Amino acid sequence: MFRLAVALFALAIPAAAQSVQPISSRFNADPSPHYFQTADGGAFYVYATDDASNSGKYWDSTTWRLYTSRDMKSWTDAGIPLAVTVFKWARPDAKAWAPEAAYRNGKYYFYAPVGGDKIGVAVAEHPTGPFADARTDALVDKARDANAGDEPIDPAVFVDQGGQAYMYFGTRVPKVVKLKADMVTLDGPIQNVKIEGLPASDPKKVYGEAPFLHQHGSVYYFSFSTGWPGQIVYATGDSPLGPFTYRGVVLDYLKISTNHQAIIEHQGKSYLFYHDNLLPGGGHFRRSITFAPLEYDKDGGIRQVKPVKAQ
Ligand code: FUB
Repeated sequence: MFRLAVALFALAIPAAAQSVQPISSRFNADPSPHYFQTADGGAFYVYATDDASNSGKYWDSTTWRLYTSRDMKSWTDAGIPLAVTVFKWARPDAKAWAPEAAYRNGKYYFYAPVGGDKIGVAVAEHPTGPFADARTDALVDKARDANAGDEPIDPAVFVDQGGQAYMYFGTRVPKVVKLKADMVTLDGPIQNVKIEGLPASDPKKVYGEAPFLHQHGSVYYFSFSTGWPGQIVYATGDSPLGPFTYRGVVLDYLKISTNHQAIIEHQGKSYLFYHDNLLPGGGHFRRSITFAPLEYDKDGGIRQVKPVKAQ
């Protein structure tokens, strides 16, 4: 009985409001945050969709943007690490959507959704680039690859403790595929990610886009946006390939048509990166990246983040 009372009390505690502000005065979205150690020292690198260079009527930018910070307080706009035109197989006006980056074997890899139907991969010696095409064709191509889905976008890469790399992507049906150790070759078939236990009482609680996998302790957390607009929710499992069981909401709907999250841990603390409408003149195609601390309950559940815009 006491246990039940404690559990109910824990459920009833509202999460403390967390004050957030944009990392830049430039519009940006779809954060892919990382802490990379280079010869220059350790720093945070956030790769982003560059909303400031789109038309303002759609997500039609053709370049990605990079922001860096030593302390997560002061952020530097590091410019354009990659443009669609680097991929000679892509139309030069193809859309540059939610990016991802990864480090392995002394190199930095940039996973770049191009035009809504392909994912390219580029490689660099330093996280700021310059990134060059790591292949001569797309890593994932809807027209070429079985089970690539209707819209192979939003790549997210996870490397497990055994060194196996996985790439998640896709809208409406989440996909996962293993990557070879070279990080630029698919290793086996593209599979659907199974999410079990989504509450039938809420028809909006479905997979939309923005898949992301992270590990906390021995548990694998699969988070995603439920759609347009999207809540950020999560499910857990005991394998990076799933299946995953729905657990709850990480971030509620915001007043914006999309959302896209990433979760990182650094020096024992966890952070949720996402985007919102935080800057004057902002909106659905003029978004702003921000982040907030993320905490876990004793049972491994993620406490819902409740951000409040800093004044
Ligand atoms: O930025 C364009 C698209 O909006 C991304 O690919 C999605 O994740 C959504 O945030």
